[in-house]
Amino acid sequence: MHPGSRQGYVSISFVGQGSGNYNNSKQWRRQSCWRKWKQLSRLQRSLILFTLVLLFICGIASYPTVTEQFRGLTDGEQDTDTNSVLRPITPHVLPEPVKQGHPSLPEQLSQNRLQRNGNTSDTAVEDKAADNKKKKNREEEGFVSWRGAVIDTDKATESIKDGEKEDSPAKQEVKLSKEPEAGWLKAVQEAFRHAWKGYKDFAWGHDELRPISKSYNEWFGLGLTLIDALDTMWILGLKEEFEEAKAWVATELTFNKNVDVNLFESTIRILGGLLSTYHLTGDTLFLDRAKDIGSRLMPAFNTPSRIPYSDVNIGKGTAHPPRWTSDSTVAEVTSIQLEFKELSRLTQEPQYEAAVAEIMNHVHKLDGKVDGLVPMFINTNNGQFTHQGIYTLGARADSYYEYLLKQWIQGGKKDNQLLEDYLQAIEGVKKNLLQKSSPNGLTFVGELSHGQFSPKMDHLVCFLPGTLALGAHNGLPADHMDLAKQLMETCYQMYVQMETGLSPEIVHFNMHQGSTRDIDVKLADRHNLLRPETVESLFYLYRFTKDRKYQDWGWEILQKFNKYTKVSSGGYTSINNVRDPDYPSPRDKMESFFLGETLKYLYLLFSDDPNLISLDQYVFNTEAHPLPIWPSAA
Ligand code: DMJ
Repeated sequence: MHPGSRQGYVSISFVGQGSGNYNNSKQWRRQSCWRKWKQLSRLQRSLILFTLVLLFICGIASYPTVTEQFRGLTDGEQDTDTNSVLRPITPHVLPEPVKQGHPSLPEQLSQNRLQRNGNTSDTAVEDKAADNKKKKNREEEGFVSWRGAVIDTDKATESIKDGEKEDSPAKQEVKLSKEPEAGWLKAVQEAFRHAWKGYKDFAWGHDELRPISKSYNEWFGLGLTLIDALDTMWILGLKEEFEEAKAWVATELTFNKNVDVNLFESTIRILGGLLSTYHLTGDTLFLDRAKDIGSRLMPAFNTPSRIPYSDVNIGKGTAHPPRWTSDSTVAEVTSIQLEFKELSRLTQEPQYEAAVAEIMNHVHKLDGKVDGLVPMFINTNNGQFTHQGIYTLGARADSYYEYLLKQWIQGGKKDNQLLEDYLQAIEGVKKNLLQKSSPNGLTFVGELSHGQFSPKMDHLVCFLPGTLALGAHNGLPADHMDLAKQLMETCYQMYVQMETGLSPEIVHFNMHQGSTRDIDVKLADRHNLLRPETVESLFYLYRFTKDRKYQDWGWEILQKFNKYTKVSSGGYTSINNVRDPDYPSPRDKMESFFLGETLKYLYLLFSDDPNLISLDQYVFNTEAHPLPIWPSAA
């Protein structure tokens, strides 16, 4: 049975009537339609006419929306399932989607549309939209060069060769990109509020938000995100949010709990966060809590070598290494010094500083370094480096280098041992780890693996441009600033060269002549955890150079976070695949450092007030908590 012949249905059929050939089919169709039309009742005809007129009027009225949606279709379509992905409706060949949800709720879809035009809700930012729209159009016509400038495709080869020229497209892009500061600051506040909403609604008082499943992770059970975010709220001027978090600290937070915590993580996030909030607010509530957690962490230092264990039970007062080893991580034991030293200064109790200074003195004398570069592990029994052979500025070693410089600054640039170790290490980086990629000559920091150079660079290494710039600002060699600028460019390229505009966790640089692209990403390294290191360095570079391009780069990154990681019901999620803009695949976790660091550094980057956490008065710990440079030292 032809579906159209069912009783009660009106069917107008154009095919299969059999009597006409191709030549007279038009005429036949006209007659057939007319015959069918005449067979309809007056009511049926009126209904059809009414519907057609209505459709016509609606079509005219919604014309701009319709066209807009057509443009939007290439980016994705919202699924009715609230936890579903932005699925492309263009016929792309895609990997099978993982069905665990995605930030593609209605708000996200409209957000994506707005952001495609560089837009958010406030008027000041809308001004930016016009420029970004133009830029987007230019991107569609040409492509983004390795310098981040948009280059006319026809002139690409010439432009890349001339990349350093004053009148190159890259330079012009920088000069043209002065933006209203207020709109960008407001955009960061909005991002924070959105993240905070998710945390408040689904994870209040817990460690980490799981924004897709609208639940939480417990790591230490100490309200990690809330504490990590305290000083960010203060700096961003989010008074209401700050007060509700403070009330939780006053009434709910207790460290008298039978839980194992990681010494390093709880020092940089909790102790660091409480100390900096105390300094910013002057409220002794935070100092009291800092003393409490600081004293509870001390059992970690009771080891044969005085190199602390990784884990402490803050309720029982016991400490231990991980189950499978008696080693600790070098970065972890050498990146708790700023916080414990400050605790001693504030409490006038020397044991905190003594414990962490002893580690630095010990590591200073240890054998096993290569030109000032340290291995990744150290044994808590004999105090020796272990698993020697890999030298990296990435995971497990990174903040050792950062804290050499920052301890020197914190103490008033008096401790020559710290300075010597830092300067030697930077020379070690230059000699052993620095290379240029092919074809575009990006300067990058690789790794030394059992005597062999490996062109692998963690996103974590992107703290280095900022640290180098901070050193140069404090009187260290000017070539540190040159290197900082080169590495900053590379870290930015780790974002713009990805399809989502977000950096993966780890990249590999090509060094062979004839390579067609500078950066490769292995399948397992394609995730983005909302990490701060690149925007952190952008903040330092902008503070010291005032070059607006660093703000522009930060703005681009914020927009990409909003586009690919924002979850409409609240919060942001880390993602699995920065190379698939159609399906970045959410990991359902918002790390506490997104609020503690990433958004804070973005806000400070967009601020033109050098006194908003002056870098001559404060030194940031490795979790972005500002601690004072000691007054006697100034
Ligand atoms: C943070 O906890 C700190 O910045 C640490 O130094 C490195 N890892 C995360 C952010 O990536």
